[in-house]
Amino acid sequence: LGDDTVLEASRTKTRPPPLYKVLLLNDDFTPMDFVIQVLQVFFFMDREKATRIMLQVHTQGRGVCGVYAKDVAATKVEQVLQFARSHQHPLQCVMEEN
Ligand code: NFA
Repeated sequence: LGDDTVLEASRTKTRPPPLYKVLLLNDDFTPMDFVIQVLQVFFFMDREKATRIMLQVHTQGRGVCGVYAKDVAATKVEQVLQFARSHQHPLQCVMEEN
């Protein structure tokens, strides 16, 4: 009786939705100042944090800008890619399930 309740709960309960990392990828052409601007505008970082993350991407090849629900992460990626394209920079931005 009490066991049924436990089984029902385990069958019925859903997992929390996964979170997604949004990452910037390094390239040889996008200006450092443009990447800092992206991190400030789209990820609400102050200039110091934006500079730190930009340098991490520059030296390690990639860096995490933030962690979001799926739809928010997808919107961030699209916004960054459109902004980069509109300035003719090849900056790449991707999302990755956590
Ligand atoms: N590697 C780029 C440069 O030397 C700077 C950069 C950093 C690009 C982070 C993309 C991401 N101008």
